[in-house]
Amino acid sequence: MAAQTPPTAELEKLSVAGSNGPAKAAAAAGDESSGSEDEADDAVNAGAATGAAKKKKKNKKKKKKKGTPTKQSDPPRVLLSNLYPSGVYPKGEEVPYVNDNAYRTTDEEKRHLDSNKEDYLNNYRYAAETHRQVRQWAQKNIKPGQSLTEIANGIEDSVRALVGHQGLEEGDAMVAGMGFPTGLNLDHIAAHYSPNAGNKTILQESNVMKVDIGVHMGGYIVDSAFTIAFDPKYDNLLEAVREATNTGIREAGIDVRLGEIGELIQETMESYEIELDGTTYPIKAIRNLNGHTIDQYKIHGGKSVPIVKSNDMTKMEEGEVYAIETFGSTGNGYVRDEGECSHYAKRADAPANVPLRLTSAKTVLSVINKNFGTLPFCRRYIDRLGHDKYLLGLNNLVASNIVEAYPPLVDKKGSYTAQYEHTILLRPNVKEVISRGDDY
Ligand SMILES: [Co+2]
Repeated sequence: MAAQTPPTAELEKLSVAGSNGPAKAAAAAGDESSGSEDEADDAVNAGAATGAAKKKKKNKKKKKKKGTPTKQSDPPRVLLSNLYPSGVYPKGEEVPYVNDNAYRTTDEEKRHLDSNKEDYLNNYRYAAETHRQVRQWAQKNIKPGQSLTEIANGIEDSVRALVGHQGLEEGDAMVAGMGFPTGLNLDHIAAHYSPNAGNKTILQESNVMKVDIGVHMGGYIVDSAFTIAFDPKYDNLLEAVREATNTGIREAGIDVRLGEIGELIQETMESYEIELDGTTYPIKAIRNLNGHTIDQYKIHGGKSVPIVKSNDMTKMEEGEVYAIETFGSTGNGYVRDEGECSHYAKRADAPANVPLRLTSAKTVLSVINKNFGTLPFCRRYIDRLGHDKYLLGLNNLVASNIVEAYPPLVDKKGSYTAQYEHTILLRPNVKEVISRGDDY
């Protein structure tokens, strides 16, 4: 899910709020996780469990399941922990630190810091493996003629099955499930489009579709996106963006300045051009879209990774999680809000005890608190919980600054945009591209 560059005035406000933000966010995240950790652990069958406990769990599983599946089904419906009886999930791509940070690879203290976080890493890798299996199925099965609604449902039903949480009972969607609404963004729409109820859009052979999927386990969100095009004429656009994202991933590291990464991403992106029906277009990095840090249960953690040159001197830090995402465009290289909103999230800094006069606003807020917390959600996620006629209430929460609306972000009509995105962990001793797969 993309972070948008706020106007300058907004930026100043944010950096003031940010000064006491992280501690507060960490405390809040800690509170939330304590309730759900046990269940999340159960789902993961965490590797850190004692030998005895592990044995017991294994026996239980054997009795319950005759012929435990050893292979993912099509469509993906097999609980991932059944495919990994050891309870240990595959690592992402581990990239050694270089230059001033090369010592981290062997430094005992740094290695030790990491071994304390096995549960955290295992939860994160469960979410990442779910992401890979679901998206690779999606890449094979998405075809022109399908509706965006069936594509979104296919992806989301798969994610929920693999993490073992349908999210229909109170609190269940916060244990594990969708990390944010599935983005299905066509052509000039760059981000934050997901079908609402009744959407009749059909995917066409000529479309360029960005598929942005979020999977979370215990609030640890994997945010990763790719682009699908059926016509090979778009190949250069897709390659430019894939390579730009890989540049960002390669350059990311502890103490690296965010502004420098943006400049290198832009250089890679803009070294490409594309010919479409006889006209050559430069490929521009979309300058007001950014990568971002991710905190537990919070998709936008507070730091942004620009994808164009900037003088941002902020450094990346040990322990941070980043969504490295880049967007390329044949249009203006600049997006604006347009169209019906589907994406929303409760603000982490939402004012407490705002008197809400609308009954429907109170009802929706209670639904959000019980089912999503600060995780982004879309209207379909409220629909499937059995609620209707909540839009007035939801809009009221947006107007009251309790919920933030994320409307679709679009470039010039007639242009084409592409996106690639990975989630990376700046572990103390190694950089882990946790969502890396052999697809992208
Ligand atoms: Co993102």
